[in-house]
Amino acid sequence: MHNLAQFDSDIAKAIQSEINRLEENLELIPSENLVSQNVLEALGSVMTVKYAEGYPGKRYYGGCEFVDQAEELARERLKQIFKAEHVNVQPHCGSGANMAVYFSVLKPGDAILGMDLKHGGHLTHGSPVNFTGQLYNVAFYGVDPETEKINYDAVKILAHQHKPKLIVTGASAYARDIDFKKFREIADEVGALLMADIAHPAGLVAAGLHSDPVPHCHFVTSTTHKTLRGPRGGLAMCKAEFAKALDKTIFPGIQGGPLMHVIAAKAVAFKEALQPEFKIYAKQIIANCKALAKSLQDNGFRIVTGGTDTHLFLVDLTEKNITGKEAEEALGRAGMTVNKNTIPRETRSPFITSGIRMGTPCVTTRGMQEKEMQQIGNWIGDVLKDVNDTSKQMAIREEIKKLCKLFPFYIN
Ligand code: DSN
Repeated sequence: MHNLAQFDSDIAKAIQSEINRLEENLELIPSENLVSQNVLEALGSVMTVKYAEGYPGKRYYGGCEFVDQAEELARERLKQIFKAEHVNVQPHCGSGANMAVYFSVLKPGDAILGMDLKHGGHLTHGSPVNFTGQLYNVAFYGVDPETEKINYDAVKILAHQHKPKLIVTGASAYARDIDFKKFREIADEVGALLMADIAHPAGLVAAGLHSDPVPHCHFVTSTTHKTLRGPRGGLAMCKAEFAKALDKTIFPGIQGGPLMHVIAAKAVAFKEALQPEFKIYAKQIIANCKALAKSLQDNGFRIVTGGTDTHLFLVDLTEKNITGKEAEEALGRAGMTVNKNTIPRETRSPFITSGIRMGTPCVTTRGMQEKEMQQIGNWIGDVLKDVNDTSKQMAIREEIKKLCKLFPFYIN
């Protein structure tokens, strides 16, 4: 940092400002997390230098003996966490991991069944604006209009009608556990393969606190930076019979040289996830999430599905007569970072929305607990009473700075 500050003060300043932003604000976006200094050290290491196209022991470049060690460790640890038959730690991101699965088993025009983005799915689960929507013949399942939870009977009917070659489970904005066993039964009935995208709850799955897709799914993909608390990146796992096809699709199919510094940092994060403390952390994420949702309910907000089993939930702002965009901006001014999000039965565009999505991985990493969640819920209630009251937002921002000082992370 010292040399960087001298050589490129602009970038050094931007990095320092980002550290300050993380320290002084409550980061409530559920897809983000704070990584350890150990993960950062591996990420900022010389392993970024190396070209290592191929896989450990079978590379297209010389000098790969040490990056091989890093990738082998990442693979072994990932296998140990999820008890997977085969893993690949090279995907640069979650979307790339999903693409790798699709390209391994589908041809353009094949039918897939995924969760609707508007109901909590992901762009890569078939959205028309994504390659999946353009390449494949997509049908969507959503949540039940009454319960706002996945209706497995409805999924089954759709699967029989559409006859997908691949069913995609997993979500980006769904607060409830997912019954992967039921999904597999449906997939088997229609002769489909099953993929679970666990980018969001991966850390909870690793800790045994969320249903485990690995025994039931042919493929499981994830990012590494959400509840799993690693560097930004992706991973893919599969049954042994698909190992060769998956590896070949990732390299040379869709990627070139793997990012070895990121793979080294993934290995560090996987080691962290194997420690007994990680289970305690994951348990607290869920306890905090339930406490935050309860505090918001006590403040008169409607939580989609009535609560949460995971690290996130959606708040329906319809009855409050404010949009997700207005709420996101007002909370941002008050020192709380959330994201606007569509809700089931959404009537507004994804740029405006009727809801916000929030979650507790970051605040839990900082050491906050239920007491703090109750207070945060009260602050959110105060801010959203009048999104134009900027003096109240400034006052709460000061309170939040005081709270954050009690839970430092990168600045001690
Ligand atoms: N963009 C991620 C999220 O925020 O959930 C999903 O990829």
